[in-house]
Amino acid sequence: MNTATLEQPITLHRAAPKPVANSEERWPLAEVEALFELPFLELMHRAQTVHRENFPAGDVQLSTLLSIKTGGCPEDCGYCPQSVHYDTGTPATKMLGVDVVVAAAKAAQEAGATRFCMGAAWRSPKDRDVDNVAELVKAVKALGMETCATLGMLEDGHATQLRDAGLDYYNHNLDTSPDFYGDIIDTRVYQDRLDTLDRVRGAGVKVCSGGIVGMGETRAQRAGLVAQLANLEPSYPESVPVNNLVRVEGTPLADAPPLDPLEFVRVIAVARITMPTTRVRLSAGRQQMGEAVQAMCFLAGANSIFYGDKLLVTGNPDVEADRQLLAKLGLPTSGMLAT
Ligand code: SAM
Ligand code: DTB
Ligand code: SF4
Repeated sequence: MNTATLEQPITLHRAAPKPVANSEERWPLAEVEALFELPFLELMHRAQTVHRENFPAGDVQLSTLLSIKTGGCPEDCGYCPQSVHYDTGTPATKMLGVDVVVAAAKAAQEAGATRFCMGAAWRSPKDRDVDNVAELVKAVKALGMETCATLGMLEDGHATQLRDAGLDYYNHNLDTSPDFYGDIIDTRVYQDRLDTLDRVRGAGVKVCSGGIVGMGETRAQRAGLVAQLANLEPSYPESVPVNNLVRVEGTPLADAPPLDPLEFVRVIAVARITMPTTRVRLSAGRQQMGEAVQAMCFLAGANSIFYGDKLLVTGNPDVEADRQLLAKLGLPTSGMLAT
């Protein structure tokens, strides 16, 4: 037990995202590491306290994913079934048309999702790709859903074009800590990701950025990821997906040792404490997680899930199972709450 940490309690509640001067960090790495070292129940109590100060009890937001362009990606992200560098049996497809995407979005909306996230296996979209995605965004937005896209690195002008089409969120994950990043990806650098997030923010599109744990990183590196997100300028992301690695046959991380489930719960809790008003999304890996661990994640401050039978190419708990889980836990979804 880290008694030194207990004797000097860390400030519990931080106000909503606020700009900080360049030299000032909202959450120095040492403070984030100290949160990870807290006794489990103390950490859970702090996280739940911060959560209840910032959100209605039990509110869970539902996002549905659709892969609008699958496979054949030139990047070498070591976790990803869609990289052309690994033989994972994921065929490369062309981009889906508007009708197919709108039908999927309508079905998601009818099932209770409020946000529709379109993912493409690109390093970065070409101008023509952005034109096509803008059409999809417009059509999904017209249904009355929140829109999100994850298309890789964006160039100047892409984010504004997507914003003008009605894009609410752009997902681009930092994925891991800067010092572990090079062990996972060779084809682009951390700063590329930060630059894309700057362009997204600069265009006035809300930032969705998180990462993956369970890739063989150390606890200090998990803290490093959370610290990067929590200290983003001018503010932390509005939405933070926390993925537990889905180990895919054929990828370099297929045999990564599974993360202790309680350590995964700690990541959620630390994300909640350091980013009080963000949507912390319990993301990939739920199918392998079991109900009890998911319930602990909600208690630790997760208040969003990917909802739908599939993530991008791998499985997710089916809609009926999630409905039963949410009902069992008495968790209302955002769609059920008057906001
Ligand atoms: N190509 C775009 C990019 O990399 O930004 C968008 C799609 S990419 C699949 C979106 C995110 O999915 C990645 O950043 C990563 O965090 C997550 N992801 C991919 N494969 C995963 C896996 N096997 N387990 C957990 N998360 C994964
Ligand atoms: C995110 O952080 N996780 C989602 C979404 N953003 C795009 C993707 C998870 C992908 C899991 C592996 C797959 O199905 O490709
Ligand atoms: Fe490509 Fe994205 Fe997969 Fe990396 S995570 S290989 S960029 S699809």
